[in-house]
Amino acid sequence: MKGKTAMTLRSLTLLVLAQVVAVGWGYRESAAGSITGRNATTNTVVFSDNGFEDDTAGSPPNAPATGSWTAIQGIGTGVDVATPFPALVTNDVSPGPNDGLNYFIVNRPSNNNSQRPLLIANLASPVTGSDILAFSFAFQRGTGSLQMILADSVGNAIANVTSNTGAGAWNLFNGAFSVGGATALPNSGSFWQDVTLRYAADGSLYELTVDGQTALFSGTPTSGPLGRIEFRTNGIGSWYIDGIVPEPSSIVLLGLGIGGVMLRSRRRMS
Ligand SMILES: [Ca+2]
Ligand SMILES: [Ca+2]
Repeated sequence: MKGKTAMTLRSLTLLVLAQVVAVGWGYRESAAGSITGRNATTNTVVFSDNGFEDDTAGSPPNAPATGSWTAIQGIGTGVDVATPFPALVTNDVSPGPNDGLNYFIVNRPSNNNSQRPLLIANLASPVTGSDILAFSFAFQRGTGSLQMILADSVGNAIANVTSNTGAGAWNLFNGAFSVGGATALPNSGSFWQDVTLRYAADGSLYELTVDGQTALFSGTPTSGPLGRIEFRTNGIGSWYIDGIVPEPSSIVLLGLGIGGVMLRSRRRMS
C-alpha cells in the first residue's frame, strides 16, 4: 500500500510538473504580450494589439486586432513631414522590446509642433455610462516625457496622465489640466513598466497602476464617453510602448491550480 502511495505521489508530481510546463508553454504561445483596452464592466475587448509583432520596422503601425491606430507626425498648425518620421514601429536593439521583437518609438526631435508626433489608440466602441475602461500597455520613458490623454472619440480630453523626467514623474490630471498632480508611482527612464489606466466614464473611478502600485486621482474626475487614448509627447526626446508580458508567476500558479484540482479528483477516485 505504501509503495503504491509513493508511486502515485511520484506520478502526480510529474503530472503537476507537466501541467505547469504545458500550461506555461501554451499560454506564451497563445497570448503574446499585448496592448489591451477592455470594457471591464461588460468584459468586452475594445482595443487589442499584439505589441507590433506583425508590423514592419521603420513603418507606422498596421491595423491592430481590435480598434485602430492613428499615427501622426505633427500636431497643431504647420504640420509637416519630419525626418525621420518620429512615430514608428522599431526593432532597435537599444533599448530593446519589452516583448517579442518589435516595439514602438515616439521621438520628438524639436519643440516645433510640426515635429510633435501623436499616436492614437482608437477604441472599437466607446466606454460609456458607469462602465470602466481598463487600458494596459508596457511603457519605457527613455529621454522623453509622455502625455497620455484619455479622450472621447473626437479628441476632447477627459483625463491626462503624464510621465515626465525626474522624481515623482507620474502625474494624474483631469481633462482641463487644472486639478491633480504628482503621484508616488515608480518611474524610471531606463526600464519597461507595466501600466494600467482604469477609468469610469461617469467619473466615479480614475486610477493608474504602474508595476503593481496604484494611485487614485485626488480630485473629481471629468466624465464623458471614452473613445480613444492619445499618446503624445511633452518635451523633446524619445519614449517607447509595447505589449505587456504575461507574468510567469501567474502561469505557474495556473499550472499548480490545475495540478491541485487533478490531485483532489484523483484522491476522491482512490
Ligand atoms: Ca513587441
Ligand atoms: Ca500589428
